[in-house]
Amino acid sequence: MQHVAARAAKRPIPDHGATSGSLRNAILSKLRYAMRKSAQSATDRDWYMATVLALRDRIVDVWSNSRSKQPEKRIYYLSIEFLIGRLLFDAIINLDLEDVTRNALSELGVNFDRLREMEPDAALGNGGLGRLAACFMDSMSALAIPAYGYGIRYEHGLFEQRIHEGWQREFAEDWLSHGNPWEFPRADISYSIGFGGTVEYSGGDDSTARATWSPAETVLAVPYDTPIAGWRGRHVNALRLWSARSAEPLQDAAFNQREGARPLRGEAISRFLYPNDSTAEGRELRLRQEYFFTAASLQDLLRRHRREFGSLASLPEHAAVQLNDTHPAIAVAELMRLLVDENGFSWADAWKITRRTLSYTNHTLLPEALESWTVELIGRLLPRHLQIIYQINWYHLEEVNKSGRDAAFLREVSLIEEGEEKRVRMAHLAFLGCHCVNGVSQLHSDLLRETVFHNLAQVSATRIVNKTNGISFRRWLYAANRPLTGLLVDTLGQRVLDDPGCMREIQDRAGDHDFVASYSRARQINKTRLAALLHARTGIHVQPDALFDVHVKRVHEYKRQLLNILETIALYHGIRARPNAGWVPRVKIFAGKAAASYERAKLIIKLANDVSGVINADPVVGDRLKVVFVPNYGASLAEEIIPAADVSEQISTAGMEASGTGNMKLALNGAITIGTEDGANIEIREHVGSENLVIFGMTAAEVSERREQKLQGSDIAGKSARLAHVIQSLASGEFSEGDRERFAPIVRSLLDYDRFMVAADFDAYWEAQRSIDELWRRPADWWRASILNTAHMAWFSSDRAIREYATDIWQIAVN
Ligand code: 26V
Repeated sequence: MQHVAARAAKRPIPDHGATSGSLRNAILSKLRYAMRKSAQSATDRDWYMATVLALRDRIVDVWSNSRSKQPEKRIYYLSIEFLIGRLLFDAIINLDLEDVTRNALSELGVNFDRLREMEPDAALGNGGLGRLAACFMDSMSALAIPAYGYGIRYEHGLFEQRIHEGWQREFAEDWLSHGNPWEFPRADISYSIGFGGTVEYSGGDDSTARATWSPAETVLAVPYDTPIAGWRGRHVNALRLWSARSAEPLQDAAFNQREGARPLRGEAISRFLYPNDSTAEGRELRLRQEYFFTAASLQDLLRRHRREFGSLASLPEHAAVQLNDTHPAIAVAELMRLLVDENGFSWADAWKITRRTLSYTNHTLLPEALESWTVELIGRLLPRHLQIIYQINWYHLEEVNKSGRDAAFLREVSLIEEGEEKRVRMAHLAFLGCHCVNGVSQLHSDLLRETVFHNLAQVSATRIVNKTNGISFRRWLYAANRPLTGLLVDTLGQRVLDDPGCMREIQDRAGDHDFVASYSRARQINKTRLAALLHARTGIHVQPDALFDVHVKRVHEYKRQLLNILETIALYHGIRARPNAGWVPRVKIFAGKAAASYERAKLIIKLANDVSGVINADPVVGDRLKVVFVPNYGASLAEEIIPAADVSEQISTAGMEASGTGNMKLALNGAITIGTEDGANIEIREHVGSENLVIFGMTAAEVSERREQKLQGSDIAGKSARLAHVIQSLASGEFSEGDRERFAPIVRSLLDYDRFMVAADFDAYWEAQRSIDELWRRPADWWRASILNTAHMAWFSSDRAIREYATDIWQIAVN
């Protein structure tokens, strides 16, 4: 495989002209003139602000340079989430200014690492989907692809999770409370976004018919730009996040407030990030958010196109719009509206332009996660769009009908789901309105073809392709794991930073005593650090030389944290029965948030904490087993945990995890995967070799077969004494101070309809864990497997993924 950065490395590295002296002066100047603070009175936060402002000036220079060249084609990445986390260290690494910054600050008597901690996480996302968007922004800048990320500037990102008596509690997050030194408000630009109102139709045939939409309400969309500096500072793209402002004249607004009648509805749009699995509540606001940012982004990019290229007829040649999941799928109807109603295109021409410009990434197969909106709601908020959706559907069904399909087929491919309440299927809308649809791992893309889009694929020219996810190595290896990166650079040279493909060369060192010692020492440094963090955050002591078994991700039934907890209980029972049987000392580390409305997931968190409490306090167990639930998982905590992991838990029910990206981050850092045949786990196995991870359990095909048989969990518990004992101990109140009710819902779900196959996979998982123990007992083999994971993960770079999007979907050349 030809590697991206290998070529990039041949380009000259721009000299940012920064020495520690010049940066020090710049920081002092920001402190004095931008913040009116003296060096004597400055706090760590002040130093953080001043440092960002000083570095930002350097980024702005490259940014202006990047923008001065008019590109042939721009990429627009529309995503309702961008989980970018902290930016300071990423920027410093990408600009190659780490030493300069450290020195400048130490000359000022400031500790750089403390200052890094001052930066709040921009938690503008729930999990993998939002983090993928952030990694893709990093890669597009690294590859100098001219791009805009478009999303929402939420005032409050993902909630802060605290654990109270084992239960998750949610607190509003407030990342902007001290100001955001990275963003540039663009008050000179704003767009009106309409909602509700009436539509007047001009009549005529499809080449002349127009509609005039008179919204009842308008909201202003104001952009804030955050520069995303690419690797080696060669290129900077903007992440443009929209903030909502009320469009009411100030006088009216003041009046409304005084009356206390209603808060400014417009501004509410960008106030909160929605947890992706929120229920019916707040759905209207969610649809408003989706239309708000999609419509603002389209207006913005059409304005840019018109300015640079004139007619919108050439839009597909100069703009590629990627819809990150269906949240921006209303773009299909909005772009049609803008072309037909506001720019006089015929329906047929507008449809061609729309399809050639848009493409769509699907991120889930779960039926309950496939977005649909009631016809009533769309009709009320977006009356013109509903007409357009019906018209698209009319043409579509007419085509399908011509091909002689039966009524059942027509019902399935229709944009409208008939039922008690009619609903618009947003994934269908995205499918029809885009020239290309992609899944995010090979298995997921195959399943998309076989399931959700099986029928649509037969009647639409839309291509379904696969683009397996990737991760930014800059953040998830170079920035997060300094000890391992140091070893890689010492062994392979600086080139590894530009060409991760050369990491495969360390496979020859996997048996070399000195290399193995250095590799394991790097892990040990990270584990010691994590042990201190665990103690500080939870009060639990763990031994850094125990096996660190890590399960970090959103808490969801299909991700099966429960399966891991049940195995933990079985292990506990085993240790208590035979304390001196030579157990491998383990630390089970859990972290993750559950959606505030997802009661079952919150009960699973409570169970993890209760099991932790019982096991950690049991003197018979001692250091053989410790269980830690770390509160408030997010990007920054992930950066601490992942480099210290020995084992990576990727145990979703097969067929349910579209890809996973945590699996990639952990394997890259040398953790051994214990996982199911699901999502990207399958491709990780192909790359790192089946002897270097542990795959267990039912396949996706077996899961769907078993589901059809409608087998009960109790059938299995009847056959597995170990599982029966675990379930019995949960039911008896062993982990709930004798309270038999607390975990009764979990017990019932295990014994009755075991939708997530937790009981069905339990024995296989237990055995898989024991083979992990076996490997751990043979350190030479363990380290070999770990090193081979790092050695063979280069393909999972988001640079590779973005290159594939560029050539196969966006049709642009990348240097
Ligand atoms: C949404 C919902 C909403 C209703 C309740 C259940 C449920 C379950 C999952 C979701 C997730 C929707 C989209 C999403 O976040 N997908 C994630 O995208 C990642 C990046 O492609 C991928 O690695 C994860 O496997 C996939 O779950």
